[in-house]
Amino acid sequence: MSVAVSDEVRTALAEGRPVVALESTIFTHGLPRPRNLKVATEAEAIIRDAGAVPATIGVLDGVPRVGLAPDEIARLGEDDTVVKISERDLPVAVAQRLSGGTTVAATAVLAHGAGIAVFSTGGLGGVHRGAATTFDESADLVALARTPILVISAGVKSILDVGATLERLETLSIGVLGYRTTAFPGFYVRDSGHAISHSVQTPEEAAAVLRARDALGIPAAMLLANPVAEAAQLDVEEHRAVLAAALAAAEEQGITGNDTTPFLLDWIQRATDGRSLDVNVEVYRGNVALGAAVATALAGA
Ligand code: PSU
Ligand code: MN
Repeated sequence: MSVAVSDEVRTALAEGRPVVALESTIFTHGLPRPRNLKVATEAEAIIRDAGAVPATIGVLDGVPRVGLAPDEIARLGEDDTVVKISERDLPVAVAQRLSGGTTVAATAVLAHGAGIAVFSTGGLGGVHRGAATTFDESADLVALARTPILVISAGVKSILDVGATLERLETLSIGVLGYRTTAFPGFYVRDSGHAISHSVQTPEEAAAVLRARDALGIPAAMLLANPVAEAAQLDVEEHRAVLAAALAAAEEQGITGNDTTPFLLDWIQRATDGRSLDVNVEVYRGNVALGAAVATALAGA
């Protein structure tokens, strides 16, 4: 499979400069238009302003690209026919010349293959509620178990089964580091109610853990769990009530399978007058900024 790495990203990596990988499913399938492109463009700007190089990753006409150009990002973000590409979909996308947004799983694999060590995302996939009977668990977890990269996320969305996701991360030996916290973040809120064992206080401390992992030859990803800024989180009580109501509505309307996530996210967005979407964007900004700082700390070794 031929992967195209942009000249800018290739040169930065060769010179040991900081590079931060970004996924594309967030703007092909995760965020509504036209905000999706604004968010994707702003993420790259945040990384550049911090002195690092962004590498947005996606697939165009069957070519996996590491370091999409602005017009390529726009094409993916505006085209209705683009698909969602997880790791198992990559070979099909290449052979059949499809275009699409790459999930955390596919992005991590492509980023690591290109030599990128740090990857910022909004929401990591996880274990869905009801997975004990549906087996619905994101391929993100399994891909990260064998892809030694650092993923920065604000935990997983509360529509998932957060406790089960943490158990699976443990089983898969994916280290979880809280950034200045020992509470696993709840995406929309700073605390999911689940505790984690390890935390780091600075980007340099996160970089030190990564170096130790690599020196030990441990082949799994690590997750740097970065809570949304205090001022930006959803009101905790509102979050609890809206989530409960969304789950009850899905149950009552018989929503199942792949329809569940879009249904719940849409429900929560409407119930919060769009504020859940604002929080989603804030979460992403924070993770992108922290990614640039950790990549810089790593490059400064
Ligand atoms: N969570 C979000 N927004 C997203 C996703 C997850 O809050 O856009 C995307 C990410 O790309 C993630 C993917 O990797 O969904 C997981 O999908 P699945 O559960 O189908 O593996
Ligand atoms: Mn699934």
